[in-house]
Amino acid sequence: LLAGSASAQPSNPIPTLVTRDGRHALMVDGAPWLMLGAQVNNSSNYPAMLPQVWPTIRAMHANTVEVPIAWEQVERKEGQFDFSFLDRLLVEARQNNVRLVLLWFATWKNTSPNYAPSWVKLDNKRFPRMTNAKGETHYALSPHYRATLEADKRAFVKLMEHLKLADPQNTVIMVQPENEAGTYGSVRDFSPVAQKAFDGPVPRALLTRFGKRPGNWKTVFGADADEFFHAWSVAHYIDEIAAAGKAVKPLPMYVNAALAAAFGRQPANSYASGGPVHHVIDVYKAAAPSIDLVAPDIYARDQGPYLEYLRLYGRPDNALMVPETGNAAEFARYFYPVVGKGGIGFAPFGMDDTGYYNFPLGARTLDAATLDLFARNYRMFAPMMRHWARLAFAGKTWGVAEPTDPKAEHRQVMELGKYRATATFGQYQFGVDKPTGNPQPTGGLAIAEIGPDEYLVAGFDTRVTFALADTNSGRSMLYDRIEEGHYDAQGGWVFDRVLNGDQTDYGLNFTGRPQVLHVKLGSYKGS
Ligand code: N0T
Repeated sequence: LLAGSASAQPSNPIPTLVTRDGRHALMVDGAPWLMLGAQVNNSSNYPAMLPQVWPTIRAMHANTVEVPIAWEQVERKEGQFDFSFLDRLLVEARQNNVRLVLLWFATWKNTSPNYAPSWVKLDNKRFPRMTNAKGETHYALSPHYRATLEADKRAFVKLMEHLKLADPQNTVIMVQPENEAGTYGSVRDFSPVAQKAFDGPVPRALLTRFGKRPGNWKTVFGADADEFFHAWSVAHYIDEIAAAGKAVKPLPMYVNAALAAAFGRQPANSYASGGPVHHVIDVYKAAAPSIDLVAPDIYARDQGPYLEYLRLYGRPDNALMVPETGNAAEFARYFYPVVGKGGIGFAPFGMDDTGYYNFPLGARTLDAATLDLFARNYRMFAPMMRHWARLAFAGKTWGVAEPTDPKAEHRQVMELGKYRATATFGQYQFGVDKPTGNPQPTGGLAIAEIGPDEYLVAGFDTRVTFALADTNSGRSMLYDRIEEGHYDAQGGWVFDRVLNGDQTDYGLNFTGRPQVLHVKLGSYKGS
């Protein structure tokens, strides 16, 4: 091989999202990667802030950090580009041995154009804002104008060109064009330009996706027409930007959603209409083929809606990734259902020491105890994250979080095929007292099948018991051998001891100490 062809070497292939048999892997350096992620605060995207970022990231044992790159900071003057923050970020990320996900804050950031440069957000003749149904000017930029799209796209392409030169080692593994796109308070743009498109034909790709016959938006989609039209328009706009960026450097790209309610359907002006909310995922799939996945920003604290969002976004045609979640204590345990469902990444939001807290979405303050609930998961998973990501890609992982709903009786069941695993929360380690739940919901457990009748089990604040799934087999299960150990830096299993006696008689007790087990099951005739 010629010197200088680093990016062409098979040992350093570009990150990519791979889907096989309806399961997904984020390939980084040629192998599945589990994003033990963290997102910094919104205004931490300046060099002076980085010293207040890395201590938190190191304390968390994160392997991936999501950081904004703002259009206003890279193109403050039209046509003049400045990537000095990105350059600094790349250097410091490498020094800290983490990978990066870049968040392109541009036309839409939480739906608004606040992160667009002054020359964009103050020139609404050239870059028009939307018009609401009453004919009033709406705060959000319209997706229907070429000038806006071309300006955003040009800056994004410059960013990707810079990345191509400055990052041959692919420190940046994913890019998120825009942030929580869509619009609050108006289902769509009602300007004459938008109205004309709305009265025109529904694009073929969308008709095909939904199995519909040609017509205009109203006739084809009825009550959904306004929102689907807006979702299509926003998604198509972002897709053109993503495609242009990928033509320069084809990194995986995703969009994140400010979510609609998990259950039921609220009026579209009560959430970010046109954004990738769950009921328009198919519109995004049709409109934005260059977007690898759509991802939920989950700030719902209750387990019911949380798990529902995981179900809605984890699909054979959509890899599950949680690019933002609350950083309050009770969110840490949701790491387990995410990795159990084969999720490619998980990232609490607001993970730095700049003193900003988005309470009540996340923690009131990110104190050491709260931070450690996230850190303990990553510390335990970091050495085995490659192993885990491979098993997840093969569809052999399960995970649960401690429920708070009284109906769940502090219990969660995982169907593993031949076996059933039951996780209970808030029991003594000895005996069969009734589970009462932990003092706060901190329990979480993940299981992976690593061989015939053999499972990797890891978690905190949980007891797990295994049983044969078939209760009429005339056989009884036994724990053949339970090894406690850990994974070394190369990902190899290191045996520490065999658990038996009190440590296994009433199930396997996971406390606040990190514990990774290899559990070999067997059975005997009789019950
Ligand atoms: C998020 C973050 C940041 C249950 C909020 C969440 C981030 C953006 N927006 O701190 O601004 O950049 O993506 C919106 C949640 C809406 C309210 C949900 C109530």
